[in-house]
Amino acid sequence: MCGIIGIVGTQPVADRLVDGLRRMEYRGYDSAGICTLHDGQLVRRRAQGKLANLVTEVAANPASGTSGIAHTRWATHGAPTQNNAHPHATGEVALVHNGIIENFRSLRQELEARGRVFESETDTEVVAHLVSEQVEAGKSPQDAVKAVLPQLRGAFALAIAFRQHPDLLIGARLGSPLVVGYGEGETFLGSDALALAPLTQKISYLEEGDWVVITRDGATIYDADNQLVEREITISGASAVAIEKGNYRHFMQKEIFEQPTVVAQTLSSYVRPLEQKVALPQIDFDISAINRVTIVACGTSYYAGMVAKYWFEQFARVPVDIDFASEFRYREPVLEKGGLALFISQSGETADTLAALRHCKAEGQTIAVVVNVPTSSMAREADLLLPTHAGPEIGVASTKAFTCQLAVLAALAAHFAARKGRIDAAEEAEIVRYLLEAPACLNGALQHDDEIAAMAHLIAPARDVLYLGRGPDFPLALEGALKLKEISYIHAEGYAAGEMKHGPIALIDEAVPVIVLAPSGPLFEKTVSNMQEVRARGGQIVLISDAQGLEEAGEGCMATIEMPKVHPLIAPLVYAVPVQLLAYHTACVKGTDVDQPRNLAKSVTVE
Ligand code: HGA
Repeated sequence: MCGIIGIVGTQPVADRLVDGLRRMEYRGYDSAGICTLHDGQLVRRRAQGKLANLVTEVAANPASGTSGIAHTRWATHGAPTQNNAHPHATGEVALVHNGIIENFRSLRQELEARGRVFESETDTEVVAHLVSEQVEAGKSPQDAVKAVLPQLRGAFALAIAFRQHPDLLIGARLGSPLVVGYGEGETFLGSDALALAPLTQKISYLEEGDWVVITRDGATIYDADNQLVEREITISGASAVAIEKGNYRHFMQKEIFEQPTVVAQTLSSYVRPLEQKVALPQIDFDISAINRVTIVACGTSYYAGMVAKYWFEQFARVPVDIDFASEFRYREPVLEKGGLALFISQSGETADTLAALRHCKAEGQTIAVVVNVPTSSMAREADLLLPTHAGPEIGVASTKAFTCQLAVLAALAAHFAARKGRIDAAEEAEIVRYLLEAPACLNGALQHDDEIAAMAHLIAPARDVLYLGRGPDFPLALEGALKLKEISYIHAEGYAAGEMKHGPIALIDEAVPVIVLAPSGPLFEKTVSNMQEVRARGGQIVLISDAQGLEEAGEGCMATIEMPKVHPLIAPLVYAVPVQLLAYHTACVKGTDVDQPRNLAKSVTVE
C-alpha cells in the first residue's frame, strides 16, 4: 500500500527519498514519485511502474533541494499512470496522500466551478487544489491546512510541501498511519518507523486527527481541535539494515523457511515450558467473565481467525462470531455486554480492521489484538496486545505471520479454557506440549520442498484448482486457495470437504486438480469419503496427509505429500507449509512476480 516519506534536511534529499521508498516497496505499489523544493520551485519527478523507472527518471532529470516528499502509490482512484502518480501539485503546493478522500467528487465539482483545472483522475488532487487556494488567498501554510482538513471526509495521511516555504513540511493523519522522525538538524515524516530507520530511530506516532509542522528544528504537533499537543518520542527498534533475501530466491520463500524459528520465538512469549502452562501478557480484565468472542480480520488473518474459532469453542466452550472486517460494521452486529472483540492483522494498520476495532470499542467491547507490529495503531488502541514475533514480513502473500498468529491464538484459546475451568492442569500441560512440538513439525513439513517443487509442474497448467478440508483444516483449504490465487493468478477455491456435493462437485473434471488436506484423526474418514466422491467423477487428487493417512487413502491419487504425524491441535500450523510451498513453486513455474504480485498491496490502509 502507499508509502509516504518527507524530509526537511540539510543535504540533498532526492536519493534519500528514493531510498526511503525502496524500504516501503514490499507494501506493493504501481507508481512512484518525488518532489523536492529548490530555488522557489516544486521539482516533481514521477514514473509509472517499479521504482527502477523513477530512478531512471531522476538520473535523467536530477531533482536538487534539501527538502522534499515522496510516495509509492497503490491506485484506488484512477489508473496507475504517470499522471495519476503522486506527488500532486498545483502552483503553490505539492502533496502525497495515503487513503481515500470519500467526498472528492463534490469537492472537485466545487473546485472546477471555481475555475481550477485538474490533471489527474485521483481523489488526492482535490486536496492539493484546496490547500493551494488558501495559500493563493494569502494564508500561511499552517492556516491553509487548518482551513482544509475539516473539509475532508474519509481517510488520509498527507505530507504537503509549499513552494515558497522550503524549510517546512506539513503532515496530517486521519485513519491512515503517519509518524514523525527526529534527526540532527533534520526532521522527517514517514508511513512507519521502518521507512525512517536509516534516518533516525527517534519517532513520534501521530494520533488520529493530528497534524504537524516539521522544520529542521523539530516538529510542532496539533490535535484535531488545533490545540498544541506533545506526542511522546519513542526509540524505534526498527532495523536500519535493509532486509535481505540471503540465499533465497524470493522473500516469500525465505519467510516460509523461517517459520520453525519465528513460531518458536512467538511461542516463547506465550508458554512456560517448565511449568507446562500457557502464559499471556498482563491482563487487566477478568477473562473468565468473557461470555462471547467476536473475531474480525481480513484475508489470511481472517483464516487464522477461522481456525481460532474451532479452538475457542472446542477448548473454552465460548461462542465465537467471526466476520470479514469490511462486512462487519455494515451488518449492524449485535455485540453483547461483556464480550471480547479480537482483531488479527499482520501490520496492525489494516483500515477495515481498524475501523471495526473502533466500532467495537465504542460499543463497550474489550479489545484484544494479534498483530506483528507492536507499535501499530491497533496495538496502541487495544486493551490486550498479543504480538506475534514473526519479524518484518516482506512478501506480499502472508506466510510466517499466519503461522505465528495461529500459535498465539492457540495459546489464547488454551488460556481462556484454563481460566474458565474448562481444562485442568494436565490438559493444559498437554496443549503446551503439543504447541512446543510445532516448530520441529514445521521443519519436518519443509523437508518436502523438492517434492512439492516437482509437483508444481502438475498444477501450473491448470485453470482452476480446488482445495478441500474439514474442521480446522477447512480454513487451511481457503488459505491454500488464496495463496495460489494471489501469487500464481490461477483461479482456486477452498471448500469444506462435505460441502462439495452440494454444488461445486459439478466443476470436477480431469483438468481440475483437487488438493485435499486430511491429517489422520477423527475427521479423516469423512474427508476421504468426500475425496472418493471427487475421484469417482474423474477428479485429479493431490492428497496431503501423514504416513498413516497416505497408507489408507493415497492409492490412485495424482500425487501425495507426506506430512509428519501431528496432533490435530497443531495440524493447521503444519499443513500451512505444503499449501504455501505449492503456491510458491507454482508461481515460480509460471514466472510471476512472487514477492509483489500484480494488483496486490501489503498493509491495506484503505477501506
Ligand atoms: N486514493 C489515492 C491514494 C491511494 C492509496 O492510499 N493507496 O495506498 C490514489 O488513488 O491515488
